[in-house]
Amino acid sequence: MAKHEELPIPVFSSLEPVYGEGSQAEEAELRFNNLKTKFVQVFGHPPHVFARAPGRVNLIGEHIDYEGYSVLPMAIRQDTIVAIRRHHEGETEKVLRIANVDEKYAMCSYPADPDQEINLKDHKWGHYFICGFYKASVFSRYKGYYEYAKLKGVDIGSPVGLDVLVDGTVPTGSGLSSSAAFVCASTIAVMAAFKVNFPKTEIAQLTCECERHIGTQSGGMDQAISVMAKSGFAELIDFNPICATDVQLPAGGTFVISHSLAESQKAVTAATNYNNRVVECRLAAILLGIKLGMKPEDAISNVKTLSDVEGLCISFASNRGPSDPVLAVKEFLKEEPYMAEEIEIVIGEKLPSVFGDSPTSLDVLKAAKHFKLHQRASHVYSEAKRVHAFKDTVASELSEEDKLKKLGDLMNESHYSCSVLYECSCPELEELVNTCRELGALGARLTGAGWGGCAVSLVKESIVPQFILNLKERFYQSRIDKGIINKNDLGLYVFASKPSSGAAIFKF
Ligand code: NG1
Repeated sequence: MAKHEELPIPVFSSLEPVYGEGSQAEEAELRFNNLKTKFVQVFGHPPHVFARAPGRVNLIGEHIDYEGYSVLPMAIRQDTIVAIRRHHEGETEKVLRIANVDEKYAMCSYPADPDQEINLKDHKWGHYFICGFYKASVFSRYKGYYEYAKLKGVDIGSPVGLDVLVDGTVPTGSGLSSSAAFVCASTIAVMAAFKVNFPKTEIAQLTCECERHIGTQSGGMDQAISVMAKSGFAELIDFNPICATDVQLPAGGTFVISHSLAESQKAVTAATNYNNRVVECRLAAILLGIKLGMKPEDAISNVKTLSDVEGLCISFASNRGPSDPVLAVKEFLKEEPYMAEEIEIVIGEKLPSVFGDSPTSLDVLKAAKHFKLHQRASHVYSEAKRVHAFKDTVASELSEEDKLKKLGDLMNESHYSCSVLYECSCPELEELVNTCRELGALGARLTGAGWGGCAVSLVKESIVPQFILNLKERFYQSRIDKGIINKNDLGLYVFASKPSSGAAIFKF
């Protein structure tokens, strides 16, 4: 039997397999009906097909996916739904019209040419759709032609117009991956409009590449979990090749997600935050490779991530005791920040020439004062170990009580590492994480890219309602009083979440 991640995106004719029954299903039904009505109002025709993809919360494994290491997220129930209609060949207007049920997002129009260039400097919400569209249509044309065209007579060669209406419930800038939910739902909707479908692993890979068009050098975690999630399970996601392993979380614990109310503007701050860390990790890896015996020119051309030199670090460490790559970091990378010139002397090349093929990395070099290589590499190697410790704890023979305690400890250690070594926290997140712990969370940490966004806390099932009440009182009340948020919106900012299901296509 094929592994679930090798199957195509499921196609359903009712909402129940994804949204279940009860209040969640009723809410979903309202959203879908509203989407259909709005679609007809805006475009004058009903949509052909719908696609949905969820946001996610990462339980552990932060800022290590782009370094090639496994991560452990779960999908949440908040998602993006995309309704789409493909124009007929005869329709003259070759245009993509992308509208949103939320009126704060104005309708965007683009020419229906998949080869168009995106102006990254001009951040528009519709760009996320275009990234999906661009890749999906090129990919669909190629794969669709070879694998499906003969079979089904599909011809998607010449560009056609599309009408698209989006409804998203994943809060933006929250570290819950609203962008991946949007890109995945858009890509899958475009494919469904072209009447093609592919294995989930291929779509996870493709959507990750799509999102890089926006300008962040992201890893593949968000798209992988959005596409491959299974209801009731968190997933251990491995990369190269992408693969998902179900992780059944202990029954007595619940994950509570809470927003720090600081918005993380990942695309806008990429040069100093997200992409900066990707560049620092690459520099740390190159330097480690050289210190551990590689020729500088080989290290520059072959070492892309810290996982590429992990083997060398482990061989070094195992001659000295525990085979922990952090030992090599301690030995070979100084704690003080590196200036660009110091690194250039060791590697024998100017940094702009090392990163010459990546405009977004050159932006990082321009913006950086110095590079904290010791700290970044220590975070990545230690966080990679914590992911496996988390999974092993879940599968261990420990009592449920001890398991939950150990998982909480690992989450706390992860937060410390993100905050102190990787410096991707912010004052609001620090206050929130500390408050969650004071209110009884077994563990609490920032989740997602950081620099704002959400925290995730592991809380004993029995105290969840009281925990949420107390958190509202302690963290949110003063912000309501100051008018930062509206009391009626609190449910958007703090909620408990069970692992929900992955992307799906609906044809009614
Ligand atoms: P957010 O910003 O939380 O969606 C980002 C990256 C992930 C991963 C995390 C940090 C994108 C789309 N996602 O997540 O791949 O690197 O940061 O662990 O950039």
